[in-house]
Amino acid sequence: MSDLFLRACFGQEVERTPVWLMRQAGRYMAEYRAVREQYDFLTICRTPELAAEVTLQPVERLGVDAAILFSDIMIPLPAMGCEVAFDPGPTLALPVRDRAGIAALRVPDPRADLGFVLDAVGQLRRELADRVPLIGFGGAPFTLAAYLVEGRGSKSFPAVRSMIYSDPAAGRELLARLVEAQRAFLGAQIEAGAQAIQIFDSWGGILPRPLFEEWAVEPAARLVEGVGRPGVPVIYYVRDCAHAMDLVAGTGADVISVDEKLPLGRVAELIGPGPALQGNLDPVALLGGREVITTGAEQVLEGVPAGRGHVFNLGHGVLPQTPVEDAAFLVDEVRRLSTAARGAR
Ligand code: 1CP
Repeated sequence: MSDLFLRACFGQEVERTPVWLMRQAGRYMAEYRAVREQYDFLTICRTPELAAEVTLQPVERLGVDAAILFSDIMIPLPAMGCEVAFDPGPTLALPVRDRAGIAALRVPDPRADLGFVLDAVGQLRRELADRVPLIGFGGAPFTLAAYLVEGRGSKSFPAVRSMIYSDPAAGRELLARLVEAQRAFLGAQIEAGAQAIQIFDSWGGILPRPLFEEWAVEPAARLVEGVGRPGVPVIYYVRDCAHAMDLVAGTGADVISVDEKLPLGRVAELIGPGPALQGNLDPVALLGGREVITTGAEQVLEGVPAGRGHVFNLGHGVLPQTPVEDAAFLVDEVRRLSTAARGAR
């Protein structure tokens, strides 16, 4: 089987750099839009056949080295007692604002409450037949808390940040529940067949450095510890985290996935030896045409220190206006450039 991606996650020798793209399934693809015309987003996520179909679209169209389950970090929240609507971003009917709301949160039983996710994973493993590994995923405790308390997307999530100051004990209880719920859910994804797990901490970087360590890294470390299985890499994704990059290795993740703000050479210096790196082409570069894409891919690849595990990706998700043929061109370019670089060594 093609285990290039898994080997790179563990920093092992690879013949070229594996590549996949965050949000590689989505509205920039005509195949996805065709399914979306018939079904709403939640129906796709909750129907294993549809989730599997959409997951495979970028594997066929782009030739990426890993598949990522089509789902959303908000999918377990209704099973915890919080209904979520997508418009297209998530909105919660009843945000969790106080101790009573936190106490009412259930820790789901993954098989009973989220079986559709596990069934999609099982179906995908059969359909992929070891062509490429399948990545399962979930939200990091802090990022899920940010949405739960705010009730919707935000640039700075003031509600959860004020809870940290005004009632830290409540905040700790909320994070403890999320760690417990996500340990069970991500562990069940692995048991169902997920070969790697990505934990999205998209919003941890809004915290000042000391708070980031306590409220993002520390709960994520407890999650990583509970999810870790031999041979199944855990990837921790952070954004806007230059002020605290040296702390992210404290999660114990096998791979740190970073946004486009810092070159990977600088990221490696800040993190120190250890985890492999994933990233970090600016998603907007995919709108700049082929020369921009080639130059951008070269810069990312050349910035990785020799011998460091690297998985090529974007710094954040594929934008909806991305030309699909240029996303496919990027995947081909990473393959060509990284094969040539290894030959030259
Ligand atoms: O109408 C539609 O088609 C829904 C749009 C959409 C899609 C395609 C949403 C709503 N989520 C998704 C899929 C999704 N979300 C994947 C699919 C797998 C892939 O191909 O990569 C993944 C991994 C996610 C993860 C996710 N959801 C994150 C973490 C990564 C990131 O983008 O920072 C976050 C923060 C979310 C929340 C969310 N769900 C949807 C949107 C538009 C958002 C973010 C915007 C907001 O905060 O309002």
